[in-house]
Amino acid sequence: MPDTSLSSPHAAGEPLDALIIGAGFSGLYMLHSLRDRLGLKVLAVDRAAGVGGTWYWNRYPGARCDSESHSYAYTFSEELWKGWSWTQRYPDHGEIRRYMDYVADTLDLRPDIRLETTVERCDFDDAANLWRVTLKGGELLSARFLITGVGCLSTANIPNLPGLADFAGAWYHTGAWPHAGVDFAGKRVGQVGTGSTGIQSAPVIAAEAKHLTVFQRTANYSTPAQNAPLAPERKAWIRDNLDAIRSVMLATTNGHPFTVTDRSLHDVTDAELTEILERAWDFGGLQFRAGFRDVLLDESANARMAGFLKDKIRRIVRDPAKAEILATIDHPYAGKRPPIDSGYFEAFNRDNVDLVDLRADPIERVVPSGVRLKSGREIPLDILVFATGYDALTGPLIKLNITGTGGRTLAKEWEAGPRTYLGLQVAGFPNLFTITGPGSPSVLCNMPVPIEQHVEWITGCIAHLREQGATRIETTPAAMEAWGREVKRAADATLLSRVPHSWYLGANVPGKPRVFMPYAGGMAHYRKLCAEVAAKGYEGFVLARPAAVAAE
Ligand code: N01
Repeated sequence: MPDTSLSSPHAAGEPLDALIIGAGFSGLYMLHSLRDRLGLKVLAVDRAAGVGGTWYWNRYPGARCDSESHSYAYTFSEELWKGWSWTQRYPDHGEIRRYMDYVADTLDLRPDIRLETTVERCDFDDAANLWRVTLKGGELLSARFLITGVGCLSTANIPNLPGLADFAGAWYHTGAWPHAGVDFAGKRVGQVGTGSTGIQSAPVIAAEAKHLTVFQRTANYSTPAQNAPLAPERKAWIRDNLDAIRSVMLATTNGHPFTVTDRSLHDVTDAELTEILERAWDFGGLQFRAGFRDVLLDESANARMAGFLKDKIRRIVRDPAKAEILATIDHPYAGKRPPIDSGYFEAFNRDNVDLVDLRADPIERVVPSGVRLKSGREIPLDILVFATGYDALTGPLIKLNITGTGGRTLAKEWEAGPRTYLGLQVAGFPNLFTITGPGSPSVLCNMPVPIEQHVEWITGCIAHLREQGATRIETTPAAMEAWGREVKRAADATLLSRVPHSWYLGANVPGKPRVFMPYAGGMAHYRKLCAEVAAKGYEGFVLARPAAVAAE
């Protein structure tokens, strides 16, 4: 007889109603929502020794959020909102971890979180209608629902450089930074990678190290963060304006707390454009692109903005050779995730910072004393820093070794790229929900916004199942096919899908299929679609009651 219960109270040893993997932004809210709103028996597990998810690991020099602090927070509880005060415009990794600790303590989540607990595999037991989850060490947990909150950028992409094993110095990936920090004093450091992470870390490393060599494969745009402490009046305004801040975030494409102006780049003269962009530069942050609606829609419009940014680099960087390498950018502005920085281009004016253009002279191999380039040039190094990003979106999910009905594995199902319905479910994997999974807006947004939306949708869905007396929900291949077409349509309507070396497409990981993974149709639009699906009785999903499950 299959176990089909979904109710409280629970005797010890009974299966959980829900097992959540991850104790970051997603896992903490999912735990609170299912436990405290629905009264379910829930456990969250995380391999880390503390809560915080991605931020538990990301402690590299300069690690700081590029969403503004007042938007990088939960908005579901006024009490939580008012009880916390950010200190800076952009919080650093330490402050974000303190915020996550504050949330875990305020909501009394810790009794239902198991840390230092690594999931090795997840198998769906069809007869019992339960997920069986094997932990490192062999312990087995069972749960009706399995919910992943494993982050989109949590599986490190470490370049497979020949000779790395023989490197006599130390090497680190920015996403798994030693908690004790790294002492760069007196050291010759090489940093590979110039994405959002590398652009944050390079100036900080340059200020500490004897010498820094930045290895650049793809030149990148960056605009200044203009980070600063928050003034008391600003803090008070944030505390008292949750509703106003949230309503802007809910209405925008990317979940940020600013609105994009309804003006085309073609509507302004060169002089007007320069004036608008100079002001935006001084204001700082991701809002730089908010002055125009067609930055990501129209190549020639984008080129005008890109031209301004390339000129800025040439003006900031005094060495013309370095400036040329940094300003020779081959993709539209914001076609890859636009970084924001604190003194990135300025760092190349320091005497102790060099730049290597890997397009002109690639790394041939790592040698014990440093790095050898194809030209034969050797660069002596004591420390190598890989700011080389992540196996984004699919990597953390595939790593969980998930097997659904009929022995199908997620790894095999996604061999040609991820297929999901709404980024929330995969056919053949009943009762598995993927918070901010591929096919949802996720990484194109200020992350807490899509996380809250997914958590609330999943909570509503499970409440609906309970009302219906159903214990199983699974999407269909047809719903996934239709959604896959919509994900592609939305990406192709922008310049995002035209950047061949973007991690949105999986292009940064050798051998990964080239499929545009996040949903580019806009967060507000996506929220509406998800609400409609729920209102239509969870269209695109099949719900089953205990009898039907038992008869299968
Ligand atoms: O990673 P990336 P990231 N040899 O993939 C290069 C978020 N984030 O960690 O462009 C040489 O963007 C690679 O080159 P290319 C944010 O969403 C948020 O910087 O692939 N180089 C690129 O230059 C961001 O987008 C915050 O040609 C190699 C770099 O390494 C995402 O995380 C802060 C290479 C990787 O850039 C990822 O950013 C930081 C190789 N074999 C990050 N492999 C917040 O503030 C890769 N590269 C919230």
